[in-house]
Amino acid sequence: TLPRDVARAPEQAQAATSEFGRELRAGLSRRMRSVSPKFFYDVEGSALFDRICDLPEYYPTRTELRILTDRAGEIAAQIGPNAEIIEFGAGSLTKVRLLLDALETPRRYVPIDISGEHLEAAAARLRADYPQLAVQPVAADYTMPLVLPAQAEGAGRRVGFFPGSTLGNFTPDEALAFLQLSARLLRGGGLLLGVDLVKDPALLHAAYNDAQGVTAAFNLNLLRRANAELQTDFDVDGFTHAAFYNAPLQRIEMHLVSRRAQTVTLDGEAFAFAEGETIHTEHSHKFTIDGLRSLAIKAGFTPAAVWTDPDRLFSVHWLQA
Ligand code: AVJ
Repeated sequence: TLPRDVARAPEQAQAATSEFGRELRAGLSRRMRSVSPKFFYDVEGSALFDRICDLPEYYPTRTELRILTDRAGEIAAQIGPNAEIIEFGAGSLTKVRLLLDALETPRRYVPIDISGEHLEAAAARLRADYPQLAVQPVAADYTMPLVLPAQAEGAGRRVGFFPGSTLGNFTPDEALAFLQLSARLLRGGGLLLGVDLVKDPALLHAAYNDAQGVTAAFNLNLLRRANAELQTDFDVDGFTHAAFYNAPLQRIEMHLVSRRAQTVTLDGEAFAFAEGETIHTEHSHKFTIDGLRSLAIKAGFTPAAVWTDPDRLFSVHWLQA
């Protein structure tokens, strides 16, 4: 409950804040304290993530863009004409342009993202550049069953687009559940899925522990957001960024580590941290090509093509539904 004097945030921002508050309280109450990485992306967090994408150590974004650019023709050939593109977690709508430019008369683009307002602004820019394309944003949680506008007659395949290895944020069970949902939603079409590949742990470590400390700022920003939106009293300098590769589980784990014994209050409830105790903030799972293929088959897809960069850092899969 916001103190009386705080200016009423718009409905949506308030709902997001209260969801953030509920999930943070629940997350801090668990023994292994954790909070979902979806809360990284406030305005500051999104700006920090954009900077991460340009870091020399963070290869995934530029590598995926290169694959989408170099193999656009082959990807378009798999998808076919008059396609409808459904993008899960559509950020700034830049990657999809590579796809739209390669496809033969794409008919419709349905970006799905939890935050509606920035989606609408990006969609308006896209409409201006692609006048033949029906752009219909949907503000929703794409991990839940989706109801989409019925396909227009003469429409081609329904194609899911899930780039960026965001699938890696899910646990294996969550990833399977999401892929099973997608296979049903995209029946008759397919899913174009970008995933980061298992590789030299030193490369993975560097990608989440950049020399400039941008990833550390991105991770710590979560505490700044909690202080700003939930009136918590995190001493941000009292926590440090930690990211390490858990090789058996094939994932980068990101945590915020308490430097010392300290107490944080949220809504009047105190949460004591021992020195070294952490808040788990993100899993970033890495995949092998065969591992992803068997997960896709288990979810009801038929893997039809895969493209990688020359150094096999990243992979883009075409999975027929
Ligand atoms: C946007 C979830 C794919 O897991 O690599 C980047 C987020 N976290 N640096 C990732 C992230 C730390 C990124 N994803």
